Amino acid sequence: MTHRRDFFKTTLAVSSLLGIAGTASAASSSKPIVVSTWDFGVAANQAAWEVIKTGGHALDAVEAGARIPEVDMKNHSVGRAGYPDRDGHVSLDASIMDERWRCGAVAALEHIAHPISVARRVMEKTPHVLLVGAGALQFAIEQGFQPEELLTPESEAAWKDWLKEARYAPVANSEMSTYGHAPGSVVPGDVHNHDTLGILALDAQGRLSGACTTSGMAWKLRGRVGDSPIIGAGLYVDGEIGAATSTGVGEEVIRNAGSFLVVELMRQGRTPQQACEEAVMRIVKRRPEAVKTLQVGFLALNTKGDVGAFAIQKGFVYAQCDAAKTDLVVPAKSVFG
Ligand code: SD4
Repeated sequence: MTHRRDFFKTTLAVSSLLGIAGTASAASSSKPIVVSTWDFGVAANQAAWEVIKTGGHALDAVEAGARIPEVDMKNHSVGRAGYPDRDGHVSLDASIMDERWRCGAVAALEHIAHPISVARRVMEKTPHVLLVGAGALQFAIEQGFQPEELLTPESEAAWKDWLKEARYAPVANSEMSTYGHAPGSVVPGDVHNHDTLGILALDAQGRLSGACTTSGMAWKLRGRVGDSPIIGAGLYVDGEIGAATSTGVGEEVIRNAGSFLVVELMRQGRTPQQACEEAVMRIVKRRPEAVKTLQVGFLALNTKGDVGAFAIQKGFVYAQCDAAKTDLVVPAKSVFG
C-alpha cells in the first residue's frame, strides 16, 4: 500500500523532474483576449469579457460566452433554437476545456437549452469526460437542469419544409451555405443562422480556456455526433501552448483530430495562423474530391494572445474582443478566398 507521505514525495520528485510548477498556465502578465467563431460570436465575446475584465477565470468566461447563442432564438445552429435532426429531434453537442487539461462534454443531448453548462458539470462533478444521449439528459436533470421542448415552431416549419425533399447534403457552411435552410433556399450573406460557436479566452493571469457548442448539422441522422463535443476535434486547450476550435463539417475535423493538430503545430513553433493553415491544408490534401463544397474552419489562440484563423471556403469570419475593442469581426483567410 502506498502511504500518503510517500505519494506526495514521489509526486514532488516527478514534478521537479518535469519542471511542473503546479499549474500549466502561462506567465502572469498576458494580454487578455476572447475570440470566437462567426459574427454571432460578438455577443458571446462580450459576455465572456465581463468575466475577464474583472479578473475572472477564462473558464467562467467561455462558459458565459457560450450561453449567449444557446438561448438566442434567432440562432438555428446552436442551443435552444437549433434545427432538429432528420426525425425532428433537437440534439445538442458541447465541450469545455481549461488550461489544466480538465475537460467535459455532452453529445446528442436533448431537451436542455444549455449543453455547455452540462458539459462543465460533467467535467467538475464526474470522473468522466463525455456523456451522451439519454445518460447525458439523466445527468443534467439530476444536476438541476430543467428539461424543455426545444423544437420551436420556426424550426419545426423549416424541418417540415426540408422533409418535402429530405435531401441531406452537408455542403459548405460558408456565407453561401444551405445550413439552416431548406435545400434550394440558400440565403447569400446570411451568416447568422448556421454554425457552431467555438470560443477561446486568455485571461489576465494567462489562463486559457475554450468552449464549443452546437446543434450540429441540421437534418443529421438521429444519433449523429459531430466534432464539437470531441476533445481534440472541435476543441482543444493546452495551457502551455494555445487553444483551437473548429467549425464546419465535423466528420472531416474528427478524421484529422483537427483542434489537437492545430495546437500540436503551435507546439512545434507555428504561429496560430500558420497552424490553422497547415491543418486546413491537410484536410484539403486528403479530400481533394470534396473540398469544392466542403467547409472547415479553424480558429486558434496562443498563450501570448496571438490569433489565427483559416478555412477552406471563403465566408468564415471570427469575432475578437479585447481591452481596445469589444466588437471586432475579422474575415478569415481561406483556400478559395
Ligand atoms: C458539426 N461542426 O456538428 C459542427 C457543425 C458546424 O458549421 O460547425 N457547422 O459538424
